[in-house]
Amino acid sequence: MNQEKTKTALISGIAGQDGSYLAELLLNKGYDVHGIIRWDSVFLTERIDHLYKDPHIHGVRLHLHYGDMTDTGSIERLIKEIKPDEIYHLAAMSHVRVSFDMPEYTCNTDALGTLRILEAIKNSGLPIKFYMAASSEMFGSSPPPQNEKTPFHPRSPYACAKVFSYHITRLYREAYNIFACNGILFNHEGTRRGPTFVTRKITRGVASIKAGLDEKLYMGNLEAKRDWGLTQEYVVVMHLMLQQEKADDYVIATGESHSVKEFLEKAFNYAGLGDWQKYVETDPRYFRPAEAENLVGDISKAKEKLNWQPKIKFDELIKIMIDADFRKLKLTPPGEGDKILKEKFSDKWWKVD
Ligand code: F7E
Repeated sequence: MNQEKTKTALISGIAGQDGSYLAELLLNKGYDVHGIIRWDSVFLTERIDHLYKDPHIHGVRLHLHYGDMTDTGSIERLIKEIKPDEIYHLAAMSHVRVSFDMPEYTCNTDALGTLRILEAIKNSGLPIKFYMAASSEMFGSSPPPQNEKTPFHPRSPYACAKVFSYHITRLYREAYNIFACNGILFNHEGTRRGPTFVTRKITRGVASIKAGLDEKLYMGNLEAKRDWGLTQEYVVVMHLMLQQEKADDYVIATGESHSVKEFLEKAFNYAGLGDWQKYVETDPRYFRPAEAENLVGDISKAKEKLNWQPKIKFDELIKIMIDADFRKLKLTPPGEGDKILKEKFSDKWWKVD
């Protein structure tokens, strides 16, 4: 019998929103999955706890390792020991507003971290495929819609670091023939999204107000427009990029752009709270020194070459997220979001939170 070799993947940032879903997807596909986690005195692994098994049990396929994108030695050692077939580089200080407060740390982690991994791949001499989590933030103030040919005009230290990572990935592909891809993902959200990113901040806030635990929600720039999709659909395409014949870069998005204000309006309405303006106030601390005002992706290339397009758009995403945050506070959710998940993803491979 011609049995295919089990593939091994290494995920940096496995404990993050994207890393946790990607780990679930790859385990489901039969991969051995190794993940790099940052040390802290408390466990930061809440999103992957349901996947974790005692390493002493025979046949365990998820393995966690301490490491850090600022620590070259740990990166080199892990790649040498694990010899992965594929590396998904998702680790980053990913909060755009925070990157203005910690620009040097952000660039060390998000820009040089990528270089450290690529050097380790090159020096290993192994045919490792590499996925780099680039970002729509790289487009910054370039007019929408943005695609693979749109010039970058980054508007934050985070975005500048991602532009470096994008180019160094492309360079290692061209110079050293490494199978290296940039996934230029637009905002992707869901029930595991960190609570300080705008969508989750709103859906948690709405649930909290509904439960009578809070009265107000303090926000920043309500005019900014983003292209918001569902994370589970986006990690599928990360894997897909590495299964192509040729390494390439792709914009991944929904093709719809909506303002933060529209998100607030829909979220408060769906939760049955009525006019959002009764509950929302602005606070200067959430504004950024420079902003990417309008990001919306043109996914023609991904549609054509990867045969990929998302099923979930703006309205559905809000319903899915609100239903989950209602459940977390023991409120009965309106239920449309749960229905959408059931209908559109009968082959669900992830745990519903
Ligand atoms: O902000 C505005 C804010 O922090 C979205 C990261 O995953 O996606 C994310 O970056 C918009 C911005 O995400 C608040 O000014 C208003 O215009 O949810 P966000 P982001 O900056 O777009 C990209 C693709 C990444 O790569 C990043 O890693 O919402 N906004 N009021 C606010 N944003 C926050 N966080 N909090 C507010 O109160």
